Amino acid sequence: MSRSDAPQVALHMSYATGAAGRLLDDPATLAVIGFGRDAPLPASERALRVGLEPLGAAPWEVWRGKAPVRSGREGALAWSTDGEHLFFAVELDEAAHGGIAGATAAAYRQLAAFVGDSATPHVLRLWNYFDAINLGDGDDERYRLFCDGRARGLATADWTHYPAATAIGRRDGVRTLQVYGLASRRPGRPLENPRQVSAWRYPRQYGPTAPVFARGMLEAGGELLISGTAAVIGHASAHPGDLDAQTVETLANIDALVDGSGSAAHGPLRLKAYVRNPADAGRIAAAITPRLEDPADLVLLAGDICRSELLVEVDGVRHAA
Ligand code: 3EB
Repeated sequence: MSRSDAPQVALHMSYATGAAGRLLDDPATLAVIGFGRDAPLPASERALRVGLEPLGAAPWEVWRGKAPVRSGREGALAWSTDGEHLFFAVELDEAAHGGIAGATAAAYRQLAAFVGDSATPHVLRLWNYFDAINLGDGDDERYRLFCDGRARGLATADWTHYPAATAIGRRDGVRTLQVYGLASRRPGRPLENPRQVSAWRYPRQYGPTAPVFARGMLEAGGELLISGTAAVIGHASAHPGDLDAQTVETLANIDALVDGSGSAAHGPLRLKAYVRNPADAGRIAAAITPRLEDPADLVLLAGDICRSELLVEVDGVRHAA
């Protein structure tokens, strides 16, 4: 069962164990996300399996709002909402859209149109997962093609600012793009990191189309949504090849984001670490766990980071107090 604290705010993420069906029985559950090919998830608009293999414990990522949550599907998009927040997930076959760039453009067009027409038009947070993110040379690298598609898909969206985001490579050989996210009736406050160049201002060397995301989002109810964070200082990758130094730098980046958020909240951090080399999981966990109230607030997943020299990336939430 969930070992989480009782939700104090309208949007709440926790890690939970036990039967996913029980979590979905809760009428306040917006979404249950399971990691790994074999995650035993019932078919539901509110359930999503992401093919990133867990390295160790594999709890469910549970997003809760206020009961009652309604849900449905529109084309390739599954949604659920409590009227205040919207969870949505789009899964598109790359080949059906001419490759990763086309699939990304189509996914973003669909989600932007759906969210824009909803009562919850402010996109707070997006997660992007697809196979083989570092495959391809130079500007043909699949991450760069994804960035092209994302910018194209958003060209007609009237978003006032970019959402927080994560983009990570799966290694399951399944060429299906998965994008899931959260939107809100009320706008959040996007955050940048004083130690980092804003991603949309990255120079040309990282690709023809800059990634468009905010470093974090302070949601109106006080939840701090932390984007995928790696050892990027300015725009450069720091400590190439040095796992421990990258982990320390990543945590320093998260500290700077949290410190600069202006949030009075002092609730727990809940994190996911994406690990390029599975053998590094123990060292990464040892560095991160002392920052947490509970070691179970860290989930380790095998995943590839968008620059091949980066060995670890961390995202998550800091709860309102
Ligand atoms: C970085 O700082 C690391 O393309 O959506 C982190 C979070 C990263 C989101 C994205 C990429 C994205 O640039 C990579």
